[in-house]
Amino acid sequence: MTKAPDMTSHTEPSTKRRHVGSHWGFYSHDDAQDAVRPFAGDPDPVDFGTKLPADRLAQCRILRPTVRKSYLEHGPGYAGGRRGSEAFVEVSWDEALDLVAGEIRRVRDDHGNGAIFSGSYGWSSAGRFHHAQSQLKRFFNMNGGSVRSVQTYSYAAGEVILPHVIGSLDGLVSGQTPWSQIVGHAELIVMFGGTPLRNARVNAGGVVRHETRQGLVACRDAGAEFVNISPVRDDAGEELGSEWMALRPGTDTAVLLALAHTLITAKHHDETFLERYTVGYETLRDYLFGRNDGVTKDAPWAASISGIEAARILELADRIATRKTLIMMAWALQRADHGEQCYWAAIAVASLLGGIGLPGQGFGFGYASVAGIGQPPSPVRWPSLPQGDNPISDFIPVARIADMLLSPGTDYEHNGKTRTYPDIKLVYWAGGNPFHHHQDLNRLVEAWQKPETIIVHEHWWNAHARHADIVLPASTFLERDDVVASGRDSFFGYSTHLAAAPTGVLSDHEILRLISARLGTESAFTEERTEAQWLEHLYDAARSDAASHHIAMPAFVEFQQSGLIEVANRRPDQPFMADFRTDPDAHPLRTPSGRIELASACIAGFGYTDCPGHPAWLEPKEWLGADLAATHPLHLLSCQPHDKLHSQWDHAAPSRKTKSGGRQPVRMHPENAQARGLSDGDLVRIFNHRGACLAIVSITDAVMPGVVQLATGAWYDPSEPTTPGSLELNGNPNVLTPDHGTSNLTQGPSPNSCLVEISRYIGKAPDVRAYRPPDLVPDPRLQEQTGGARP
Ligand SMILES: Nc1nc2c(c(=O)[nH]1)N[C@H]1C(S)=C(S)[C@@H](COP(=O)(O)OP(=O)(O)OC[C@H]3O[C@@H](n4cnc5c(=O)[nH]c(N)nc54)[C@H](O)[C@@H]3O)O[C@H]1N2
Ligand SMILES: Nc1nc2c(c(=O)[nH]1)N[C@H]1C(S)=C(S)[C@@H](COP(=O)(O)OP(=O)(O)OC[C@H]3O[C@@H](n4cnc5c(=O)[nH]c(N)nc54)[C@H](O)[C@@H]3O)O[C@H]1N2
Ligand SMILES: [Mo]
Repeated sequence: MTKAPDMTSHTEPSTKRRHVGSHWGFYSHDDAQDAVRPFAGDPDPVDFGTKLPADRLAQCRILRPTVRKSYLEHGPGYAGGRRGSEAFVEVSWDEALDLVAGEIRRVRDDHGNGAIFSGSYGWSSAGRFHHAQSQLKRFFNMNGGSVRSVQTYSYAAGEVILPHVIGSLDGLVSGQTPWSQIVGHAELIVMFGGTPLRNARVNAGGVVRHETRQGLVACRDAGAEFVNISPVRDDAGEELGSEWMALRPGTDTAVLLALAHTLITAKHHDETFLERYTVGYETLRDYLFGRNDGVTKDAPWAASISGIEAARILELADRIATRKTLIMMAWALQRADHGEQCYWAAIAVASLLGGIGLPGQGFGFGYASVAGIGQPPSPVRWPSLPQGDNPISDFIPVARIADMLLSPGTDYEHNGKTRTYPDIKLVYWAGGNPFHHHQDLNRLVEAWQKPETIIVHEHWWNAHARHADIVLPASTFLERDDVVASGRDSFFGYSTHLAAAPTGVLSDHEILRLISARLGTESAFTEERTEAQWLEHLYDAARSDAASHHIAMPAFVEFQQSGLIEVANRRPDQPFMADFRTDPDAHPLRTPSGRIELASACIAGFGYTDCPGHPAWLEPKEWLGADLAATHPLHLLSCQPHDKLHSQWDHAAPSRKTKSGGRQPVRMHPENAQARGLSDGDLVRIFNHRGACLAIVSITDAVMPGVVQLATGAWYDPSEPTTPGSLELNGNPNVLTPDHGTSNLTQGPSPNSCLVEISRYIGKAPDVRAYRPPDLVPDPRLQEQTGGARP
C-alpha cells in the first residue's frame, strides 16, 4: 500500500528498534545500547518512563499464583481481619485456576451473578488489547455478568452535574477549546487549581506529544496574562509569570459567586447572551442577592470564606469583564465536598461574561489534568476490546465501594434515584489499586474483610495484592505486544515487548482464557483468536473506521514495522460550543431547555439539600472554616505524584528518588513548620480521627499557610496490619482522607476536603516494609519443578 497523504509514518532510522507505548509517553528501545529513550518527536518528553525497565524484576514482583494461607486451608468466607495480615502459599497454576473457576461457579450457583463485583476500577496499562479492566469485563460478560461501577475517581462530580447544566461531558473530558483557538485570542487566563504540568505528563491509553507547556507558553508569548487561583503557587509554571491568588481549599465557589455578583452589580453581565443561550438567570441572581436567605454573595462575603481580600476579588471581576477571558479549572476542585458547585459556578461566570463559544473565551476543565487536553482529538475511533453485553444491570457509583461492602441492602441516593447496595460475595480486580485510589483506607480494610472471596491480578506485592485471597501474577506492559492509542491525539503506536515475562507469569488475557476454558466459555471469550490475532483485529477495526471517514491507514504489518503512525485531522479547529453559539436552535444542548442551565428544575426537583437547583456555596464538612479546624488546623491536599502515575512503579527508581530517607515529603509553609518546631527533613506524624501516617517535612512558601500537600501514590503500609487504624509508615494520604460522596446527586469521591494536624515523630520509626514480599510459604512441589530460583 502506498503511503496515504493523511498518514505519517514516524519510523526512526536505526538498526533494530522496538517501541514501548505507555500512559506517560512513547519510547524507543535501542537493542544495541539496551536503553529506552523518549520518542524524538515529543516536545516535552517524560523521562520517568525510561527508568522503569530496570525495576521490572524487583523483589516485590509476584512470580507465582498464591493463596492466602487460611483461605487455602478453610475455603471462602468472612475474613475477620485476616485479609492484609496473613502469609500466602504458592500454588501451581492448575490449582489456582481450578480454585478460581470453582469459586466463580459456586457464587453464581448459590447467589447469582449479581453477587459478583468486577468494577475493577483503575488505570492498568496503556495498551488497548491488554487493558486489564476491559479483559475482565469481557470475561464476566461471557459468564453471566457482574455488578460494575460507573463514573470515575477523576471527575465523578463533574461527570454527573455537567449533563444537567450543559447537556454533555464536552469541556470536561474532551472537546475543550483547542490551543489553536486560544493562542492570540485569550487576553486573560484565569486558572482555578493552576495548570500543574506534572499532571499533563500522563494520559490514559498513551500520549505521543506532550503539548500542554507549549500551548500555555504560546498564549503567554501572544500576550495573555495568567491568574493562578490556588492554595499552591507552583500549580502555575514560573514561565507564565502568573499572578497568584491564594485561597483556602474548597472555597472557589464562594469566589466565583462573588465574581458573578460583582459583574451583575457593575452591569458588566452580557444580557443578550444570558437571554439567548441560558435559562435560570433570575433564580441565580436572586440567590446572589440574598433574596431568599438574606445573604448577599458579594466580595466581602467571599473574602471572609476564601481568605482572598475583597479588593482583589473586585479587581479580578473588573479584569475579567474588560478582557477576553478564558476560565480554566482543574479536575481536582470537584474531588471535594460539594465538588459540583464550583463547576456550575464557573459556567455561570463564563455565561455572565458572554464569551462562551468564541475563541479564547468561555470555560474548560482539566487543561493540565492530563496530557492532550486542547490537542486536536483523534479523527479515528480508537480501538478497544469489545466487551459484549453485561446481563447484570446493577452498578454502584465507583467511589461507594466501601459503603457497598459494609452496608449491603442499604438504600442510597444517586442522580435523582434511590438505589440499593447489592450483597457482594466475590470481588475480582485486575489493573486497579483500591488501596491507592480509595479514601479512608482504614475503613476500606474493614470493608475488605466482608466478601467471601477476593481475587486479584497484580504485578507487585502491593497492599492490593496483600489484601486478596487468590493472587495471580500478571505480565507488565514491558512484556507484551500491544496497540497503543488514545482519543486525545492522533497517533497509533505498536508497543513491542522488551523482555519475556518471568516464567510462571501470564498476561491478564491468558489467565482469563484459562479460567474460561474451565467454565466452558473459552471460544466465546477468545473468539478463537490468539493474542497476536486480536491486535491485528483491533487495529483493523480502527482502520475500517478510518476508511469510512476517507482516511487511509496502512496495513497492520506495515504499522507493526513502522511502530508509530499519525493520522492527520481534517476537521477544522473550533472553540468549544461554537456551533451552539452560532445557532442555538439548530444546535441545542442536550439539557431539558436546550440551553445552558444556570438553574436546573430537574436538579431542584430531586430535593437534595446538598445540591440545590442552582450553583450555591455549601460549607464542606472539612475546611479551614470548620469547627474541626480548632484541633486539626491544616488542610491536606493530596495531589497527583509528579514522579509516577498513581501507585504504579512506586518501588522503582524515579519514585524512590523523590522520597527522603525512604519516605514521602509533605510540603508545608514556614509559618506552620515554625509553630510546631519543625525543620526541613524532620520525620512527622500526620493525623486526624481517621488515621495517621509518617512523612518528611519539606518547608516551602509555595503552599499557603494552613495548607499541606502530600502526593498520592505511596504503597499503603500499616505498621500493625492486624490493628485497624495503626500508623501508616509510607506516607499514603488516603489513611487521612474522608470517604463520603460529594453529594447525593453525584456520589463522587471527596479526598480534597480533609483536615489534619502534624507533629514531630519522636523515637525511631519502624522501617517501610511496603516493597518486600509478604511471608510466602513455598509449595514444595513447585520448588522441585523450578528449583525455586527467581528468574
Ligand atoms: N487522596 C486522593 N486519592 C486519589 C486521588 C486524589 O487526587 N487524592 N486521585 C484519584 C484518581 S483521579 C484516580 S484515577 C485513582 C487512580 O487509582 P488507580 O487507577 O487504581 O491507581 P493505579 O496505581 O494506576 O492502579 C493500577 C494498578 O494496576 C496494576 N497494573 C498496571 N498494569 C496492569 C496490568 O496490565 N495488569 C494488571 N493485572 N495490573 C496492572 C498496577 O500495578 C497498580 O497496582 O486514584 C484516586 N485516588
Ligand atoms: N504525573 C502524574 N500525572 C497525573 C496523574 C498521576 O498520578 N501522576 N494522575 C492522572 C489522573 S488519573 C488524573 S484524574 C489527573 C488529576 O488532575 P487534577 O485533578 O488536576 O490534579 P491534582 O494534582 O489532584 O490537583 C491539581 C491542583 O489543584 C489544586 N487544588 C486542590 N484543591 C483545590 C481547591 O479547592 N481550589 C483550588 N483552586 N485549587 C485546588 C492543588 O493545589 C493541585 O496541585 O491527573 C493525571 N495526571
Ligand atoms: Mo483520575
